Amino acid sequence: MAEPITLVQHIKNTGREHPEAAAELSQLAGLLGDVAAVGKTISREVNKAGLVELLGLTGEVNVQGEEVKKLDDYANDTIIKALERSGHVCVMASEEVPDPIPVAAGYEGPYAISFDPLDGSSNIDVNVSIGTIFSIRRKTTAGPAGTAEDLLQPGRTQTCAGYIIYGSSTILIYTAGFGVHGFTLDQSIGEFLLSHPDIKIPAKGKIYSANEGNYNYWSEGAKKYIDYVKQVDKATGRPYSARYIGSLVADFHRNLIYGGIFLYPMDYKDPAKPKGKLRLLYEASPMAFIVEQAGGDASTGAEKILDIVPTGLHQRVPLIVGSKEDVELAEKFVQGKV
Ligand code: P6P
Repeated sequence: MAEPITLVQHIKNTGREHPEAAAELSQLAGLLGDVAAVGKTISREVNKAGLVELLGLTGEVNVQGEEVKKLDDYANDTIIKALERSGHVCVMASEEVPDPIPVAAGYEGPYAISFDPLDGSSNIDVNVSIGTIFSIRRKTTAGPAGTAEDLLQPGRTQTCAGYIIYGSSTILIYTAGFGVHGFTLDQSIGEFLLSHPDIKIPAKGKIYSANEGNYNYWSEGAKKYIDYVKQVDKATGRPYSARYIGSLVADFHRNLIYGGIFLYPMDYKDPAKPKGKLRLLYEASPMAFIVEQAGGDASTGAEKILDIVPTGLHQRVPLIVGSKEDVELAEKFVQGKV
């Protein structure tokens, strides 16, 4: 049986295979090690959430005398506390915090990190898989302190992106631009061990993921695409199977492994103010980096996710992501070319 490879070992091995990136990867290993440690902590809390929730019913304090926090607040606090004095980051953006989060003077590091501490947390009460999503880029502004400018960079400038999915097992997926790799948490030793080396998403899938309850708010093109995948045509593998969990990390991860397409199209409920739901900086952009590294594609329907220049920390975009052939066809439908 092959020797188990930890996350940090894997990153350092990548540095040996790509000497030109060795210094960057060695610095990144420090930050990713801290992210993995946070993932272990959140995994432990997520796994006992129901119990805590039950105990928490006695009021604000649970049986251990700890304050009962909502899980996503807990995850957010845990990540910020772990990174603010790590010496790896100069500024942070969190789905839970309106403004950029500075780090203490003297503790600044070379990276700007954006994260969704617990994506899909509304599902925790029904025991559906949820996850932490992160996006890391190198600081580009002068001086030690990070700024919003260090965060508001196009997705193509990401140094690293990944997610931790808290499901039947806890799996960390990351890319640093040298492929996509997955690590499963071995609870018995508290280590993430390489379990999914060099993940490649199938060029074409047989699964589509969309909340069809919103069908009537979509553009004609988006509707036509969903109608298309449901038609019977054996030559093109249709109808596709519908799978929708309602937790981006879980829907994305399934499609990454099996192939398929996830769509959260533009919502025209108010035709004067069409809007996306998913956030660019810490949902769409990291998933786009991962899927492109795995051979897939990610688009708003009009443009590639990784090309968008962000205008705000919590900017929302439509997201069509997954197997390359499926995403490219969906783009044609949305653009009215089919
Ligand atoms: P809807 C969870 O709230 C989330 O941000 C993503 O994880 C998920 O893909 C999406 O929203 C689900 O949205 O409108 O289908 O419930």
